[in-house]
Amino acid sequence: MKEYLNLLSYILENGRQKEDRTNTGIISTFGYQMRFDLNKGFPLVTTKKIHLKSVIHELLWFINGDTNIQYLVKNGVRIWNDWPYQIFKDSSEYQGESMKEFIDKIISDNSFARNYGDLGPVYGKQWRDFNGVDQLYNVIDSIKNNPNSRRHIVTSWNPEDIDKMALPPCHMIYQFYVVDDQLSLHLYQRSADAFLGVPFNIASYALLLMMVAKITGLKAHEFVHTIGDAHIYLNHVDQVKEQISREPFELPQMLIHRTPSHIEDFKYDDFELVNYKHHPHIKGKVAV
Ligand code: DHF
Ligand code: TMP
Repeated sequence: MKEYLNLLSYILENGRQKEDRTNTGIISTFGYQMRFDLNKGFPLVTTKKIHLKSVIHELLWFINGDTNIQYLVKNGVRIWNDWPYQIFKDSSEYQGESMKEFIDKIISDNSFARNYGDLGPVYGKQWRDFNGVDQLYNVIDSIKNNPNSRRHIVTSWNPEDIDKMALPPCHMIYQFYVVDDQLSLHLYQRSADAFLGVPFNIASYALLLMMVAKITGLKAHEFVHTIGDAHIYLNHVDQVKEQISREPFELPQMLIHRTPSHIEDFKYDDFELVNYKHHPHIKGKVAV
């Protein structure tokens, strides 16, 4: 995973300090590309521990067209909690509930979850129902039946819906590519939190590529990751320097034990990560 450490070093060396929406401040560069050959192992960052369980559940949640955090929190995934909580705090129903009380209510009260757990028409909605179009179904169909097509595209950037989303999509468009029996995926991410978000994004799209390869009977080859605004938040700089000083381990392998007929039939237990050697976790605050 030198690729990832190179991104962090590149931003520190070439970035410009800027203000940002969250008032945290960032060091930012524009335009960066990484490539990960999945034959060399599963690209999970090893220079800090990554909570892969969150990555897998989030991806299954996207694939199932879900946009409500109730599924995530029921499965112990906290990564999307801050945004609905912020919306709840700004509402008239808010009576000083803590984050924990808010999440307990999302889990136990379905009608509360419907009102306050939804992020709006974000990734899952757009992948499966972009103005009525099931883009994920269509792209899998076109990979199978017209592999040479240059139109294997899924986009989450639905301009009509942006205003209704808790956060406009960051990983916003991806394309598949087939040559011989090899399948590749290229992601465009408009905005990337290099310390917190990017390790998740790399693992998530590498896993999506492996899943679509299974379903279409192809071999997963390369994940290409292109970023627009690649940034490090100012309150992550110390953590990033610590991480850059660490020596990466060999990559783990991801095993997928079952090939269902449909992409939405994958289950959490179908995935097994083996040989994940990693350095200790490094904490960082997420900018909301
Ligand atoms: N906003 C910002 N400012 N940065 C993000 O990376 C981000 N990512 C989002 C939504 N909004 C965002 C969705 N993905 C974490 C990781 C990914 C993610 C959101 C949050 C995160 O906090 N990771 C911590 C804790 C991991 C855990 O609880 O499982 C980490 O140390 O990796
Ligand atoms: P923005 O909408 O103002 O660009 O803020 C979104 C922030 O979240 C930005 O720092 C990028 C980060 N982010 C990721 O890096 N990866 C993700 O998957 C998501 C959802 C957000």
